[in-house]
Amino acid sequence: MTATALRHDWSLEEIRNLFLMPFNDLIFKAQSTHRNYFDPNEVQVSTLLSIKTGACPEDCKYCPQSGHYNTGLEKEKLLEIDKVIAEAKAARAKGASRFCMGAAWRSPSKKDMPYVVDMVRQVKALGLETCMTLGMLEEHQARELADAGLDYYNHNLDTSEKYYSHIITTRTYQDRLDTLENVRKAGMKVCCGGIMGMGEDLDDRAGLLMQLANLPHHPESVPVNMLVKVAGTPMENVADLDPFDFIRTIAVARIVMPASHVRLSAGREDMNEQMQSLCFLAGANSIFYGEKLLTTANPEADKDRELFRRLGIRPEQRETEHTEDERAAALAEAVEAERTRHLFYDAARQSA
Ligand code: SAM
Ligand code: DTB
Ligand code: SF4
Repeated sequence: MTATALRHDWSLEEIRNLFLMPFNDLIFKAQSTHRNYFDPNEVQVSTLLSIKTGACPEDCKYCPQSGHYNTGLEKEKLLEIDKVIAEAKAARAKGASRFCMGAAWRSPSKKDMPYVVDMVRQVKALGLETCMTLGMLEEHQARELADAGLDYYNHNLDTSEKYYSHIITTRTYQDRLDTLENVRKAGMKVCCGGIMGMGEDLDDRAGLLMQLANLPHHPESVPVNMLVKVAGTPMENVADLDPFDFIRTIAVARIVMPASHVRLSAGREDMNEQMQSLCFLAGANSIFYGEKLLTTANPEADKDRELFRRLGIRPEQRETEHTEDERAAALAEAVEAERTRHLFYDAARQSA
């Protein structure tokens, strides 16, 4: 089977079987797929800013910002636009191509909408790609944000449908899928992924990737977060995930959504450089850059610059905008190239 086609009909068994491949075979397949769509030495760089911190009404068990848990986080009101613009300028100066703004909301209120719409306009005017994550959106809210020029909307499914109720009870999986549909309908690009290491099993990781890959359009951006265990959340003592299982998740995401940017997202502070480089080899091609995610630590910018230098990685300038049809056309060529590579690979295995 050629794994590079943009498919939307993955079965759980097929994805489970990818996870169960020998590690070297899986990484080889993921890296081969990656090279059909992307420059293997380019990584997209986004910077994240929390525009409204803490006291969230939702009960996401992983989240330091949920008002249901006492994590000692100082809550803040919606940031003033001038502050946001100053941060966006600083991110641009450090080389970020996208500025992502996150709010600890269940969904944006009617009162807050004009502020965030204005924020999008002003950040966009700086020449940055814009992304927001504000919780659930109704159709008209998605349209307003799209009209203001918002490029991406981040809304994660977080885990499989089967494991979801163990993680969040204040909104349903279907609520999340509805928001993703509203974002798509409004013409924005979708950023959607999940968190690994929340006590889920292999089928939950496979189930999440199946949901994402079987959406009518693959999310353009797929953040794969490693749980950041925050004291005070119900997940603070959950068992560590085997790092190889995390890398496998990146590899399988790359194979089932070959044309999407796969983001090595939260959790890099707890990964050594060798692990991060294996994630890049497995097909991760986006990171958050800057010493803070929303409320928790991320590696220092200097450290990331040095890692890029040592690995010969360049920050991607700006994501090229291709429709699925254009990507499918590029695929015809790529599939043939991979078929040849697989013939060679299979022959080499048989003669070994
Ligand atoms: N409130 C909005 C929402 O949940 O859609 C937007 C902000 S929320 C913090 C964005 C995402 O951050 C979550 O969907 C989750 O995947 C990720 N996240 C939150 N806490 C995390 C943690 N401790 N470790 C890893 N990822 C986390
Ligand atoms: C995503 O998937 N990860 C980012 C972004 N989307 C908004 C957030 C990670 C948050 C990690 C915990 C924190 O810093 O509060
Ligand atoms: Fe609120 Fe988002 Fe955190 Fe859930 S993940 S508690 S919705 S800020």
